[in-house]
Amino acid sequence: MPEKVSASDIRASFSSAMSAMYREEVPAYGTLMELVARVNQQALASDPELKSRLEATDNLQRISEERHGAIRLGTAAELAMMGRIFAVMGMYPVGYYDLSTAAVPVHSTAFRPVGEEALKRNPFRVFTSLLRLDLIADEDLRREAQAVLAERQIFTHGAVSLTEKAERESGFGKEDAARFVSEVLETFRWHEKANVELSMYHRLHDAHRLLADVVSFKGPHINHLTPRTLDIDKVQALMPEYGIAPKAVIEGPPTRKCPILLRQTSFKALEEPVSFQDGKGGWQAATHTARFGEIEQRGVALTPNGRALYDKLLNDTRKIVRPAADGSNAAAYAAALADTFKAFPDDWASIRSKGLGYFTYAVTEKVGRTASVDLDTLIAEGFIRFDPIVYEDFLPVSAAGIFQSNLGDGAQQEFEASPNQVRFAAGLGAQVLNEFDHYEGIEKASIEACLNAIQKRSA
Ligand code: OOG
Ligand code: NI
Repeated sequence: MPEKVSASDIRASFSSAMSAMYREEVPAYGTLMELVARVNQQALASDPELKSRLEATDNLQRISEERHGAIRLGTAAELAMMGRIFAVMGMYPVGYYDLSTAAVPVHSTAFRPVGEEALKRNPFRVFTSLLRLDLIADEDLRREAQAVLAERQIFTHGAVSLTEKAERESGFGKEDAARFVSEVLETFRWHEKANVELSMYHRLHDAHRLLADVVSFKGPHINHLTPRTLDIDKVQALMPEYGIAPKAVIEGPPTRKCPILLRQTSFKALEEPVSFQDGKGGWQAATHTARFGEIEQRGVALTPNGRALYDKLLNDTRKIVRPAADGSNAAAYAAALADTFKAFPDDWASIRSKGLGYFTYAVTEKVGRTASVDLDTLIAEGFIRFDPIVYEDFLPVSAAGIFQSNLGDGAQQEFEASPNQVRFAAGLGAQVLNEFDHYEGIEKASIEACLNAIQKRSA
């Protein structure tokens, strides 16, 4: 039997194939990658402590390779098949995001690797949204959209049959893995020719821009890829110098000594030429804006208590200043955010001792014996160190801000908040995993391993 390729290896090669494709499709993404690489190098050179922490936790290497992407699917069947494809690459649905509250008719999950080892090998994730036609008021349009979506086939035959083979045989060899990557890539490709007539596109667009983006095309083109930066403020400031116009404010927490959760910013979607069917067998030229670029800086994963504090402080800030889409109050928003977040401790020891964040623990190089068996005492004595666990997920308020900035800042529709996780899971054919359980598991395992090692040494 030929040797099987690991799911993580397939994911890593898919992530790099996707990056190469998007670089070709959207050249500004390539420019952003260069800018991020430069800023990351500078950040590491000027902060040796950060560098050695990343090295010690085996996290340095993954950063330049790290990115997430996003797609928007049209039907439950598409979501279910996408889930099976991602599973072949070791990516599982984590978290449920309801975006109806933010006037975007989708609900979402993030397909990503789970478990420390898989994340270290390659943390590639895809924020995956499913259109909610039930939130579209116009019943005729809803039915027509449904009919268009029912007709399309977003996966190649090869992608489907290779997924079935991987499921049957629990993975596959090198050749099949390479074929799988190139077949699956087709689903994410941009199509210059639309699936509908221009008049239909306009009706969809008038109902909601997102509806037009999902229904008008042959497939769920990847709409952005996001590299990870170590200094998002610097990248944001340098973007104009590189000919890229950033969105008005950075989403998420403010600048801090100890980064928490996730900070994100993006550049506006590009206006791209698209040919629409003219109803007479020909084509008609117009444009569509969907694809954009984004960067993010990741910090420590927060416990439910830490997350509650984050949500409260973000809410408090937005009661004082709500960031305007045109950037006119960006400075006031940044000031209010910084001020409100003074209530969130900004040193690792306090974040840990107050139970706000998740950490991994490791035995230090300190030699000698100790009678202690208590974690806090062992830390105080210098036998055990702790390092923040990186937040691997997304934030609903930030995601809403990203959606809105790339869908256009114009008139916003109001929807009733109507999360429907049950329906999402039914479409997917599986429950989404709970992100907190996952971080807690990693933390617990590392504590146990440390205490065992110390005990053995002292025995
Ligand atoms: C997804 C927007 C959300 C993020 O990083 O929060 C997102 C989309 O526009 O499809 O990617
Ligand atoms: Ni994103």
